[in-house]
Amino acid sequence: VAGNMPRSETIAAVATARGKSALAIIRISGSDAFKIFSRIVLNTKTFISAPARYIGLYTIVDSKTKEIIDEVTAVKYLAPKSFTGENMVEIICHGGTCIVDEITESIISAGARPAGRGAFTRRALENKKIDLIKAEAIRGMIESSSNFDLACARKLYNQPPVFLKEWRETLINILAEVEAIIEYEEEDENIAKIKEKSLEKLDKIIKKLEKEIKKREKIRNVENYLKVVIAGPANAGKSSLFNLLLGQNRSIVHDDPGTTRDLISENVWICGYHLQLIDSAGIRSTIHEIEKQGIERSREAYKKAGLIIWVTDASEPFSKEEIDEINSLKGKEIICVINKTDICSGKRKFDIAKKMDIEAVEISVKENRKIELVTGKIVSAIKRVSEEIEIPDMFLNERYEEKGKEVYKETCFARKEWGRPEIAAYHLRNGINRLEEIFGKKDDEEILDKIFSKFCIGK
Ligand SMILES: Nc1nc2c(ncn2[C@@H]2O[C@H](COP(=O)(O)OP(=O)(O)OP(=O)(O)O)[C@@H](O)[C@H]2O)c(=O)[nH]1
Ligand SMILES: [Mg+2]
Repeated sequence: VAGNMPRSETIAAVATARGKSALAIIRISGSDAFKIFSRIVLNTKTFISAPARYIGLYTIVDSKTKEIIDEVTAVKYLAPKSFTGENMVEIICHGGTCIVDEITESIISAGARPAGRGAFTRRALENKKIDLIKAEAIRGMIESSSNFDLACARKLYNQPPVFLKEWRETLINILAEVEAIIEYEEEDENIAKIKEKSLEKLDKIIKKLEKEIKKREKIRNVENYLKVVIAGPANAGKSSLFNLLLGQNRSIVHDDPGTTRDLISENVWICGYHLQLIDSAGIRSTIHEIEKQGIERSREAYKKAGLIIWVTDASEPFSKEEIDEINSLKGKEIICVINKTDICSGKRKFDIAKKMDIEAVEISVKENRKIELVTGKIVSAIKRVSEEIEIPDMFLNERYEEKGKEVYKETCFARKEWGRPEIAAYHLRNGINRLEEIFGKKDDEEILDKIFSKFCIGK
């Protein structure tokens, strides 16, 4: 086996999402990657003699029965010039779930071990092909749920976080100064000056951390806004609107009230925004146990929603229960959609909604009338919160935020204890440690395990 890497167990996993697709990619990495791949292809010689990074056409067989599974292309990567830094084979096969499973099983029975979460990236890290920051940035890009999240992950990937280094240096400087203060406790004029200057530096860092926390919170806020729940009384046309916005018959529509029970969620793009649209059970008093549970779930969903589309039937007056329910949602972004205006004017309800200080629109799903008013409201609600977004300098993912908040806490403690330099120093040291954990400098297995447990298989 060529390459100059130390021996490692060979792992394999599919790298693409499961489901029907034209193509899928399966990865093998480790010392025996080439040997194992050779065992499952008919044209072994072609593969053995293929140069690195050459894409060849191969017939994959079951490693035991030799029955043909699929015709694939595969790339051979010679260590250390691969993603993991080990010998690797990337197989591009047909995308069916069964095909992928059969090929993977064949690879496993030929001697590879199924890869755990993030195993490939972890090897890339161990072999110094990427650093922890890049590894996390890659995961962030894959998993980002909004454009803002993606912008954060990209920033992490593209530019080294200079701020972290700067902040660490500043904190270390402050600590050194505090230690000097401890050393020369007698009220020397110079020491008093240092004390004052040092505190100024600390204040600056605390302010910066505060700013970062706020920026991150706003991004999370937008993520919530991207959750749009369609709510309202039974039979108002919620599922009909849901299907229309989605462009497919996803939810069952029926004139029996109480049709929808489970929360039904789909991702949609509306005017450039990636939203999670959720259809929910209609609110009404019912003795039916399953429907009751559905209504409970609806209310849970309202709590997490950034925007609630309250659908109501133009031909029915507002009931007291409905008004109460709407009032209980005060403080949430809510729009009232008066539906079925093809059979009845929505004017009365429109006026009542206005009196309640709730924006309302009159539509008919049945006749596809004025639906753009609903999408318009969704977009303007999201725009309102998006406008305030700034991409943070340092809190570019959840872990950074979590650690950064700990640093913030420690620096605040240090500030509070400024008059007692021993205690201030203790907190500063803690703060520096938390900051260093962001880099994974401590080489702490536990930290690495925690990070990689969030990766997907095959990455
Ligand atoms: N006339 C008229 N009927 C509509 C309109 N929108 C929906 N409907 C009808 O209203 C009935 C209920 O529609 P759904 O979409 O199932 O209502 P829902 O609010 O999801 O009902 P639940 O899930 O039972 O709470 C169905 O018979 C729809 O065809 C509309 O704009 N005009
Ligand atoms: Mg429904």
